[in-house]
Amino acid sequence: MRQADVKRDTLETRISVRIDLDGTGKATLATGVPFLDHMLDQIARHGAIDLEVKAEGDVHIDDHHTVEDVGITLGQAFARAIGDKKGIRRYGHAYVPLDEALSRVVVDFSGRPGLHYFVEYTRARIGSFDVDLAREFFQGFVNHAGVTLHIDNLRGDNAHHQCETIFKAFGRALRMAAERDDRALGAIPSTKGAL
Ligand SMILES: [Mn+2]
Repeated sequence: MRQADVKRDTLETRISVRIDLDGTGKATLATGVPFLDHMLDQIARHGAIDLEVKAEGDVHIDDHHTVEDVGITLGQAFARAIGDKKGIRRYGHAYVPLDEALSRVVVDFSGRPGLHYFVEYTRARIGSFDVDLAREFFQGFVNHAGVTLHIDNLRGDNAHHQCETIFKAFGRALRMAAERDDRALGAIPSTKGAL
């Protein structure tokens, strides 16, 4: 069962994440940051991942701690659920458009945290959501999931579209990389024999 249940409490946030990598895209989300819920919903739906995320954060200050810490906790849950990575594809990629916007996301379950993030938003905010926080989310995820992640927004005029294509492509790429490869016969997909 590729599932995990992680709770993370700090003085700034209390977060719980439940994940099932072999789900159907069901999501129950209550982070206190509505735009983040909308983006997590994209990961679940397009990743075919069942996801429950609850967060109580210090959003009276701003959304920063909550968004970053949800990324961290999701990364921890992902690392636990994926386990020893035997028999998975390891690499995943996706291009996703939304009208004028187009993004590419490439992931490697390498065991080495690395984020390469190239997104120039056309606006500083999406509603009340600070677009800088998308990067904080992915940095938190990468650090704790132990993945290499390349994110490129190739074009886009609308910041909501730019951000949404990133999260959708991220979900699709995760799905591909986490999928079982029938021809791998349960082997770890590395000539080193470990990831
Ligand atoms: Mn949207």
